[in-house]
Amino acid sequence: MQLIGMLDSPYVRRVAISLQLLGLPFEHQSLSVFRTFDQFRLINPLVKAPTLVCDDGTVLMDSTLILEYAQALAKPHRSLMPTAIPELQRSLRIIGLALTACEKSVQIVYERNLRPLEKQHAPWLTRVTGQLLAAFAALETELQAKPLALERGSMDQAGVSLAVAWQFAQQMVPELVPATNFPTLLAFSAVAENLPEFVAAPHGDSTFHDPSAEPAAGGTPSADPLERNKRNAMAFYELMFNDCQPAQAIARYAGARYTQHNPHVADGKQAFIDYFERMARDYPGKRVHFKRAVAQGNLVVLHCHQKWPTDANQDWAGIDIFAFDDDGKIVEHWDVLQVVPAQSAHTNGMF
Ligand SMILES: N[C@@H](CCC(=O)N[C@@H](CS)C(=O)NCC(=O)O)C(=O)O
Repeated sequence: MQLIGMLDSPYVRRVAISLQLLGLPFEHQSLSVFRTFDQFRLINPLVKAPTLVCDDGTVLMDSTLILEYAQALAKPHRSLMPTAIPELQRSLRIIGLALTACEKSVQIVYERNLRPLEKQHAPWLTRVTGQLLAAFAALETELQAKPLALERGSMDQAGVSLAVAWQFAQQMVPELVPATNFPTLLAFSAVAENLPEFVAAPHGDSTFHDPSAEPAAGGTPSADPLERNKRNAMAFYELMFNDCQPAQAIARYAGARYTQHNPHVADGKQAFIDYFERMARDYPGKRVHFKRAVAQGNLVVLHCHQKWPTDANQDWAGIDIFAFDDDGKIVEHWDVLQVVPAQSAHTNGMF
């Protein structure tokens, strides 16, 4: 089956993560409901993300309905929904709160991005922001009262929906939802986002990358520290560079220290955060694309194509090397960078 839609949609993302947790293989097409409207319309004339094209060609939409179908396919082997009534009731409440948080975040993003500034309706934004904060306040209370399962293998639909809703709000409307006001949600998200199924479907415009498609020699991907370190290096880079969240990236992926060898960035964690917050302000739209990831010992080497659309030199080829501690946290960084020249002595490209 094929999942259509971008992972910057919390609805697409909850489906992508859930399908993995349910053990259902799928292909992903990262089509935008806006930028690739016409292409999307050829698959689903309603242009709703997520869309699921089933193996027999039937087109489903709406994340909750798609997940109901997925649950039925996975039965009786796996399920993300409890069967006992009290647990089911709690899960449904948390999912409802999380989906409302998604809906309110999306409404704010649409109001801000799609409606001309002079037509934006402040009372509507105030109302929706209040609803958004009420949803996260209720989720914080729920989790403080009773934690949700977080370990790999026990994460359920309530956990997936909550973590996805939180991440979406933190990416899209962070100034409206101050993370420090919701410490339990923040802590939950930090662990959830590090699970392989979340890392394989990161918020943003990348395409879901099936980690099980490239098993590490001699071991399962999840059990292998080399694979874990590669995933963490890319997730760290993606979060700090593409998603412009260096503080979150350091909080989530750095170890006790962050020793820097790039001569333009001062040593340590705070200097890194300061530098990349400045880069985020000065170079909107910058993105990194990973071409290769190689791991050996405690090191990961990423071969990267950096794009800086507002810089005189827009394309850079880079090699980043990260050193990891035993827990899979980054403790040291080296890099070499080269502008991709306009002329080349061959036609192979730099990647
Ligand atoms: N309730 C739906 C909401 C899906 C939704 O609104 N998706 C957005 C993308 S985040 C979309 O398709 N927007 C385009 C549109 O509604 O025209 C679900 O759970 O899937």
